[in-house]
Amino acid sequence: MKYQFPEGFWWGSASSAAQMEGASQEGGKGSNVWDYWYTQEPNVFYNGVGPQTVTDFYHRYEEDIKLMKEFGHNSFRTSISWSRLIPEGKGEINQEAVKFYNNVIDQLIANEIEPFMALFHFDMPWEMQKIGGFENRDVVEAYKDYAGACFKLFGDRVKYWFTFNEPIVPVEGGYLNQTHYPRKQDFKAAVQVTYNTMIAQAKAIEEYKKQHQSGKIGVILNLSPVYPRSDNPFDEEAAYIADLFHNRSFLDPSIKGEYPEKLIEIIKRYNLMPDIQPGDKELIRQNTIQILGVNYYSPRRVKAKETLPNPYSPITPEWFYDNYEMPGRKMNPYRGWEIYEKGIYDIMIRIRDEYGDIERYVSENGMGVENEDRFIKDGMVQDDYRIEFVKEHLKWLYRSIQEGCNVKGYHMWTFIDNWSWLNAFKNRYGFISLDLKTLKRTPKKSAYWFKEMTKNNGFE
Ligand code: BGP
Repeated sequence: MKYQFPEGFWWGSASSAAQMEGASQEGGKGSNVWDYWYTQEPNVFYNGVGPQTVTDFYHRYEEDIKLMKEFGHNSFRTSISWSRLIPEGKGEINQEAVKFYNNVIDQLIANEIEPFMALFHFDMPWEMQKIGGFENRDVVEAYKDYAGACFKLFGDRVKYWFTFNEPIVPVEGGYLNQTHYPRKQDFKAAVQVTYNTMIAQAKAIEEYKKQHQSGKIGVILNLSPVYPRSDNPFDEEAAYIADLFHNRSFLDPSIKGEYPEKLIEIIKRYNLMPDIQPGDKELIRQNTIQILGVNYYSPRRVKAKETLPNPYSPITPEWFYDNYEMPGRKMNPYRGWEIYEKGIYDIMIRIRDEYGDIERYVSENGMGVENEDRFIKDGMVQDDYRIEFVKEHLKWLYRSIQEGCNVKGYHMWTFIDNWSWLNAFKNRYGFISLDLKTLKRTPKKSAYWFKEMTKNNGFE
């Protein structure tokens, strides 16, 4: 095998509670921000499709987990829904949810599929958002209690925990560009939420250690290498700042236990400092992560600002750089994201060199494509483009491992075409296609490729 991965490599796919479970009003679940938003403005969602049913994993998990097994998974990454487990966000635990997650975890283990579990994947309970979400320190405490409950209930079997998936996304979406609730445009609130999310993480890790749990705990970050347009010092400075905001704002406190000085300096200069409580600094310093999930889809390319920002416009990270559309770059036209496979290698090497080579996994990487039905032949979506996408990324990942990177697994986004926030089912990402009317699952060509590849633990 030309690309032979290390023994014991974790292979599988990833999804999240809100995107796959469905049964959003069943089993005693409380509402989260997506359920709420959908009742307010269903038309904001692509084709008016909301989070109620999605892939119906809540009722079909047995069948789905068997399919995972059949298609080569030895691990699966998903999340627990906070509003399912604790409908009001704090207080009473929903026993139906405990039963559901116990069943899912037991079923995964019975099929020799290791559960990788995130505690939060964009789905703030509505009752918690009503009081300010992570702008409010009471919600940080509620999150810590929720995390503690999860460790107690499921920590005997779940050994890989993640505090958050892509914590920067609800910050950008919710407080800068209005694609997540609460749809504000307020950089100061964005900074406060970023900061409080890290406090919530540190408290969850502290709780995990207090309980003497035997697994590992970390965070999943969407890390995009930032490339400057040129080596002109102004472009390089722009890339440095974009990297500070988009990567290091979570990477540094999570792994190094402190914020980059330059980031603090900018935040201070623009009067954006969050409220900090006594003991916070030490809390973050003492409770760093043990494992890191890396979500990678595309790089970020930037250039120095061409015009000065309007000093009266609300401040955003884009005050400091312009995005750069490199001529000739390869695009995924459906999602509008650049495809640059080497980016995955560049991230892994950087973490090796600058972040102590922490144990890590690719926790998302994938290709969303519209109208995949047009590729059906012989009853199956012939998604050679997806096989190509995964393979090319795996080649670079393999190379990073050859060069010493501590990479232990790869989770493709996603298993069954799942629901995707505002885009609903517009772009399909799965190994398995989902018929939205009948909910029938049909493997795509890529599922068979993945099955064969994982059987060999590599490919030619
Ligand atoms: C990541 C999220 C996922 C998933 C994926 C694909 O940022 O963690 O939840 O949705 O991106 O993006 P999208 O669904 O927006 O096309």
